[in-house]
Amino acid sequence: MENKTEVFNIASELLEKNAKYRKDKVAIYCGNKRVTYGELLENVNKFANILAELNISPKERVMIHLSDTPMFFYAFLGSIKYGAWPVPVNTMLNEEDYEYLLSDSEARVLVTDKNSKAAKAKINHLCYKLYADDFLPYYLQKASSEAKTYPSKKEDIAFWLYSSGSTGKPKGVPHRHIDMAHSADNYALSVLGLTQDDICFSVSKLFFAYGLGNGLAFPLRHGASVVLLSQPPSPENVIDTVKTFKPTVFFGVPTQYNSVLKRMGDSEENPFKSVRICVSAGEALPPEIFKKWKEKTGLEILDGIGSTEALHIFISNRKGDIRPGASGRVVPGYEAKVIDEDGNEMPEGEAGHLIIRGESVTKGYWNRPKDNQEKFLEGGWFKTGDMYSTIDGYFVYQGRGDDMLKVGGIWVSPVEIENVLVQHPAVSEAAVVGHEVEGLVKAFGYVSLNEDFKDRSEKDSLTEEILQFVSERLPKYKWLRDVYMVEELPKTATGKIQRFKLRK
Ligand code: 3UK
Repeated sequence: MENKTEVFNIASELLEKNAKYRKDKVAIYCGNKRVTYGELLENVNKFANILAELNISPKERVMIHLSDTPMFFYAFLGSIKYGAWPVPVNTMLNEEDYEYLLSDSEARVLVTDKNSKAAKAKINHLCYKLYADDFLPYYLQKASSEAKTYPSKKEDIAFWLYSSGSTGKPKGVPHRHIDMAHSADNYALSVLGLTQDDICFSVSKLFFAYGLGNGLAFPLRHGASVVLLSQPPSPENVIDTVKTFKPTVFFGVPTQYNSVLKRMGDSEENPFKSVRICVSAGEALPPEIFKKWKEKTGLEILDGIGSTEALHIFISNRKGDIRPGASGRVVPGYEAKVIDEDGNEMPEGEAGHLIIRGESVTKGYWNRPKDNQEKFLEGGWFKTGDMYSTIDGYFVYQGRGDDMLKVGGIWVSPVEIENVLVQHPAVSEAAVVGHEVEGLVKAFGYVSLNEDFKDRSEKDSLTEEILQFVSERLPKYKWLRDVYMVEELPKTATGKIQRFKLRK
């Protein structure tokens, strides 16, 4: 029998054995910095001691708004070791978004850089700000490098992530200590065959569940090393990082593979010679990108579907078992089914709702009884919101069951952009949908105009003006590719805009 009362703290699990058996091995490569496993443990302890000095209690939230740097590791693992709940957040958001996230999580500590948008957010409760580019390194230096482990259990919450929805605000997704071990022991072993000889490089950042597994949980769980790119992941930066650090496992989203392919162009050189395995997730990998990547680098990309709620990938292609255009087969440690509206399993080849089950799936959103009722079904099944069909045990993606868009692997809510569009004086009504460009989904706007603007002759300049209007108000990944003016938007009898009609 498994002992559920045994102490299990994932930070200690990821650190202590490594510090004992491979103290001087480099755990983290970041620019010209190297952090050994011994130093990693010391710095994690130091961060835990800073929380103690601030009188933070276990279970209180520590928001982490940092680029991919060793400090992210210290703050994330230091919080968990202390029993507090770290909450990594997207670094590309606006001030108001951070105000919401800080208040929804009631974070008691915010770790960020002193001039960041998160640092500027107004907070109405007591929250200490620790600046990674200012006094935090000095505090760390002074803190003791020994710390006790908070005696958590496997099933206790260890950290949160945030996930966006089609309407409404991002939802807190609590994960338990065991969740992180589960994805590292199943996906990273059975699909990637990760060993201590590997060097992982994730273009997807640590604040995403995908990047957090790729860049933190997996390498540490298996005594491997990780390469961090703290700058934005431009194709130049990515190629340089691969050339310099020679990773063996490479993780990205389809858009990143596409932009690296374009950057490599016709050159003969293959910078990916060190890589033994490539992974794609976040959105479906177009077969065309799979093919071009293989031609260019000789490597096959393993597409897999994961989610913030499941923590990592639960259906995946494998080496020697790849179906371009499909997400692959269920990963050990998970179950998946395709069902109809009434919960009956669909026959092969017919599309239905994908539901999944497995140890790393969250038990429910923080403080969202209504969403929980809709998405968490009886028997521990989670409704992903995706439409899938199956063939011979392979799962084939058929699109989302809602209007949400995945652009560059990141959630984009049509409603949020529409709300900005209708603030423009010329716009009467607006709808945002995804159209494929080179097999990848991009956001496009459709607007109907107010009477005074209908006969405006220079429509081109109005298009530009509206696109500009959106880009001034939203982070770059939510910008529109183009905006089209229509006489009227398609609507249901009850007046609801039918985005699916515009998709065609
Ligand atoms: C979509 C895919 C088709 C799908 C994620 C790997 O993407 C991750 O988490 P998110 O919470 O989004 C989850 C949703 O994204 N999706 C992801 N991968 C694929 N659709 N093919 C794919 N290969 O709609 C899913 O429900 O941002 C990915 C690991 C951890 C993750 N959190």
